[in-house]
Amino acid sequence: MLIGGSNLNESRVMKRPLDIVVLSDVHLGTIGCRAEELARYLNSVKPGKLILNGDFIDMWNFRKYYWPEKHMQVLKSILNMMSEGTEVFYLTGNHDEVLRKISPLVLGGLEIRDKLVLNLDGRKCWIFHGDVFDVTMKYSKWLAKLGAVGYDLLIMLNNSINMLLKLMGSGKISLSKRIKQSVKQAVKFIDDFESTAADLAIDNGYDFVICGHIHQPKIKKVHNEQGSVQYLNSGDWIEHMTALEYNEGEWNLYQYQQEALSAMEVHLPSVKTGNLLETIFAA
Ligand SMILES: [Mn+2]
Repeated sequence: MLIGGSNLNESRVMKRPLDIVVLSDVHLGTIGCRAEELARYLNSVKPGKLILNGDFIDMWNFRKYYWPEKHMQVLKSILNMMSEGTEVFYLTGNHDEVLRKISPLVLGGLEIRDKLVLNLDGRKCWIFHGDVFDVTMKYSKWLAKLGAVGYDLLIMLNNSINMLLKLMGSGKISLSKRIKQSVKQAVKFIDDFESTAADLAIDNGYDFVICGHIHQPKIKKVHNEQGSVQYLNSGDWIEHMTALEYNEGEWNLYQYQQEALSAMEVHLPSVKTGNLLETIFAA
């Protein structure tokens, strides 16, 4: 049977229903952010939960006069999702760490938190950005083990050491700087990050650990002497344009394909945002 309407309209209607979508390192508000592609992707899915796992809005590099329409479209897409019943979790990262002053905070359908633990069909899933490992990996591996005592302690430690570094005039530890040092060092850094996260998750009895931060999309099983865990990283929307999708009991890594979504309309009917976000970004 023929159903009326253009392809465009149909593509707007046919949203993929998913249980969970995890995004990280969008760096909204910076030139590198692939906002248009992200808005297209967001308009193509209908998740029960949307988890923004850190560095969503880049508050380190935020410039008063740089806020293109496409970046606003990303926010509108998310608000649109919320109005359709999607629960949104904004987890803090290092580029939006100012939010750690107010987290945890519930604003209607939006929760701001430093970490999230979910029960996925009886399996324990631990989600956090991962910048807390910057300091611990730099200084000593046993410090990272403090995470077994508490993730909040790691965040406090990370903050205090960054504050000390600032006082000593050496500035915060920069991830991108470290990644750019050399290919060999970058590979070691990524390995260290992934194994630190996985070891900690195994120690704490999690089945899944999901990070962002290092801009390296991945799904892999990690084993050590104590057990095993599935390590996942949602990548970024600067370079890889990836997301983690959970549906029917399984995690998949989504990779944005220009051809698949390029016909899609990005502009949405304007949504009542409660004006909160508008106010924040107009300031
Ligand atoms: Mn980060």
